[in-house]
Amino acid sequence: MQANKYVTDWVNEMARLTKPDKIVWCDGSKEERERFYEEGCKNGAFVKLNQQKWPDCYYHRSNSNDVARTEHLTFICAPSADTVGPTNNHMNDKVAYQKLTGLFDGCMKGRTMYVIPFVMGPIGSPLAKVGVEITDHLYVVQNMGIMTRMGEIAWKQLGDSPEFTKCLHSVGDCNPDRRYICHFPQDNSIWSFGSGYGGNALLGKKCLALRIASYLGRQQDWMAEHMLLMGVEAPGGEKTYVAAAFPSACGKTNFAMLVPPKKYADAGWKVTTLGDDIVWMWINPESGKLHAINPELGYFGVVPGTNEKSNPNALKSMTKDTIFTNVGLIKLEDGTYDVWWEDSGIPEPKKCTNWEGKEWTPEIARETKMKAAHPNSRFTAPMDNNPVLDPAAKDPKGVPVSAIIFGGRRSKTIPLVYQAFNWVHGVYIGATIGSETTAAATGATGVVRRDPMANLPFIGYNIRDYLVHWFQMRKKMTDCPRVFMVNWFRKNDAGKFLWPGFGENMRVLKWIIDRCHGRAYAMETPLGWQPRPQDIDLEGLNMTTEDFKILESVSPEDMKQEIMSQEELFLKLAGDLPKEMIFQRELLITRL
Ligand code: GTP
Ligand code: SPV
Ligand code: MN
Repeated sequence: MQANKYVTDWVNEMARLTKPDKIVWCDGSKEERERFYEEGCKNGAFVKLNQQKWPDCYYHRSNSNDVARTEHLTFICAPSADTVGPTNNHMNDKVAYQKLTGLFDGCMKGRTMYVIPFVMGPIGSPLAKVGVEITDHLYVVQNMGIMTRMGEIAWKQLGDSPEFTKCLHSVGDCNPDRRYICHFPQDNSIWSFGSGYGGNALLGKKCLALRIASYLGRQQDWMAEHMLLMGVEAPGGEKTYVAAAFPSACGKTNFAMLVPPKKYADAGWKVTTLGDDIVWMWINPESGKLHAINPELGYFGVVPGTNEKSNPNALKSMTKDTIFTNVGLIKLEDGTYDVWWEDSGIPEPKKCTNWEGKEWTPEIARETKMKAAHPNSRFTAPMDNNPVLDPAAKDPKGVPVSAIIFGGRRSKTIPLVYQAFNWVHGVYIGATIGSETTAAATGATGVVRRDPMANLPFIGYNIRDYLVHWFQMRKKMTDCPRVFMVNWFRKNDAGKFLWPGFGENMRVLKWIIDRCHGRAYAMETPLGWQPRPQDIDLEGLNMTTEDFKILESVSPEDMKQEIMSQEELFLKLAGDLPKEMIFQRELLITRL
């Protein structure tokens, strides 16, 4: 199969603009992949890791100014600011094309242009989308090969249609002053210049599968969300699918790969992964229920903190065919390379090269707090490596979603878990998620910001219309998922986490599953339905009934503060706020 005329015309036009020395059309084969790694090891893009220990694994260190998404340099480009809304950076589309044409002009001189055909979504799914990414960065090619269905399969899927997302990327000179991540939803196109970082450069991911897809989804009655997707099998075989939206670096990959504590595993509980970052959901016309697919084929996960205890399935996923970005690099005695990161559970090396390319030793680390791995260092691994991959992970029919869980990273105020009264209340809860910012985006960390549906940085159109879309989806379903809120991150006054988290989240998940099937008790409170200590199994945890009450406690004073801090979002939407938002807030205030 080959590219159709629409593709070749566009590629030729982009080649005239960027003026590469050479154009390589990627076919997605294994031979090609190996050849690219060989090239990348020669030109410095990759370091081959010790192949006994890390078969087919490679290391990449990015420019140290380019280690996270740059939301302030990310734009939705359209004629009017209103289509883009108050939470996105707007650039007039004509102005954006003009500005970026200047940057792309001749930027690939002396470089190779790679043309990457790819599909987001399982082949055969009516939602599957074809994209073509042009890039001058081998690192992007190899990541796209893991994260997407890349290669000739995309030409087959596209046939002679003109409908593909045009993704133009150049790492340029990686200067933050000349870095722009621009989306043109009306043109189905993305232009990204000056960054090689995942969410900025792997354009199938956040740019296509969330920003462009959310824009299309609103027009076509489906949803593109920043969510994980998991299967939960109860003893006896009952299967329930759960989608969960947590902001960046707030636990999606960990939750999606959850290992039930021994007692649960022995009883027959099984958790399987469908996706860890993005879901597309639509209403199945036969069942009237919300169905979901994961459009990706791999994981681009946070490395630090991944260890045998916290996330053994992620560790197993990265044992082969994996790219490690910005972790510590160790040169072994035989001249081969190994990797290390903080909280890996592996003893620290005597010496390594850190994410900035500087010498790191345990002594230096203790004196200067220097990290071997950047807090947002990442692994890229094929989802086929995951030992608990759900059998339906690639099923174009998708899976029915019984529960939607929202979550945030909150050291105070928000209890461990509660259930919304109904869909509309659940949408209000999701729309007002607050979460402490993390290293996944550049800027200050630990600051509470409103992150509606954990999707704030990824909504490709006006948030007003996005919230209306969420409310209206209810009317189109005959049966809708139950909606929950969780917070694994509540701390005591000494700054210690009150909840053990990770695998122990199974206890909360079981309550959620049981609620979905009408089996678990809950108490009506001002926030929603909350479990009493006896409703959640605490056996085997170092936790008393009193401790649990603290975890679930809601202080009316703190909640009033919380409602005040939602004002930031409400004011941004002033005059445009869906009335459900206002009514739900009023109801909450009266309940407090
Ligand atoms: P993105 O890939 O950025 O979208 O992140 P993510 O939502 O997949 O987050 P991930 O699972 O990678 O977790 C991010 C960080 O949160 C890691 O440092 C984890 O160790 C930590 N984390 C995840 N789950 C828990 C938990 O249940 N409790 C605590 N205390 N920390 C957690
Ligand atoms: C996130 O920041 O939410 C990520 C990493 O999942 S990236 O895809 O780079 O945006
Ligand atoms: Mn993410």
